[in-house]
Amino acid sequence: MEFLLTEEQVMLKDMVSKFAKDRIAPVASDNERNHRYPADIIKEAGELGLMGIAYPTEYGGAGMDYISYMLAVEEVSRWCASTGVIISAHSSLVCDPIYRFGTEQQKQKYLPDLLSGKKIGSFSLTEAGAGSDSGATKTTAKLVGDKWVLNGSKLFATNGQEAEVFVLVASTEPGQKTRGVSAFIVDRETPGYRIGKVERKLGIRSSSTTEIILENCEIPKENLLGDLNKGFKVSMVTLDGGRLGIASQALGIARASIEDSVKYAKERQQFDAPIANLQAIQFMLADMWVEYQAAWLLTWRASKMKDAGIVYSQEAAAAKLKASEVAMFCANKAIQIHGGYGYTEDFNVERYYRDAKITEIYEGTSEIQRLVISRSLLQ
Ligand code: COS
Repeated sequence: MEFLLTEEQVMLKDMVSKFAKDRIAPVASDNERNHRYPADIIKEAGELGLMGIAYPTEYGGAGMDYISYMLAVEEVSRWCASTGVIISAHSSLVCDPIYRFGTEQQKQKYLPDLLSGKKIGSFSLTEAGAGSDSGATKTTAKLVGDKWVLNGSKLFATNGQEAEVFVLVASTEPGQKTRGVSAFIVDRETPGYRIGKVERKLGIRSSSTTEIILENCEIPKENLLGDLNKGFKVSMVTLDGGRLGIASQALGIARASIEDSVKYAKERQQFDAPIANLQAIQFMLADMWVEYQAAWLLTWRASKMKDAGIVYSQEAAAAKLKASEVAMFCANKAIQIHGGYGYTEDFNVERYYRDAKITEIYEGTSEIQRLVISRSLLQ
């Protein structure tokens, strides 16, 4: 696909690929299986500019485009999907809304530390009763004097344990659902703010997923992000970009499944020959490759539209839907090709399978992506 990329994008891809092979690959499985956050790797990623790829240099970003971001998340996720989502949630869900909706003062205050990776960001939309129906937010924000007072709890916050800056959504006009929520920036040290349950998950275990509890948490009036009662749109626009990050993560998992399967099929001997000689294996590999290519092109197309400033919600949903289903398909076939060994921790494909599943769920389930796509078709 390199003919679709600029010279600068190819250079970035090569640089991230080398970093991921040298630094991430050797520790990825051990970290993931032991629920260990890759702090050193994230620090290095920050030094390489990977925590702020698609944001202007004036705020400390790398000044590149969203295609470059897509390529970087895929390269990282090829070796470690946990590291991929740490970068993606930080960039797409925190840096992006602050850059897009923040006041100049908010950008100056938060972006330099976030884009350089000195501080990690986390985004909280979901609640116990507000998952796919994200407008059903029960957490409240009330203006008292010159402070917003937040009360409630949020769920499934990626990077919740490590983050120092949180973007979250709370109801400012209870009963108004999507037209009565607003977005806020909250600093970790704010009194009344604490991390609740830390989830034990099927996969992506190197990235933390936490509950966030807000008890009379007072933040300055100026920490409202975007306009009052327009927080639902802030989240939807943010999730459009986030879905490209998850599509890219899923592409990385799919590619890992293909590359590991090709290697194994050439090495594994059965019936006095490598299993790669068997048409059953060859056809599985062919199907995996075709699906990956299709998902890559959809993700590239939606990223290109984002870079061009064209509305791309439907295309982002399509990219995320396809790439996540392709990641599951490829990881499933990879285990099949590896046979009994694929089901063990001696090979990485069991990790790919566990990691792939979440891409069909977070930042909008596959059903929500189908809803977004069909609504666009029918409007
Ligand atoms: N960009 C900009 N605005 C958008 C938008 C988008 N992608 N999607 C919706 N909106 C706007 C609508 O235009 C509407 O605006 P008005 O109030 O001016 O009419 C408003 O947001 C409400 O939209 P809608 O009526 O479509 O809201 P619904 O409650 O029907 O919800 C879905 C729409 C289901 C698509 C939305 O809730 C969703 O994406 N849910 C999944 C959330 C999710 O991904 N959660 C995982 C979080 S992981 S961090």
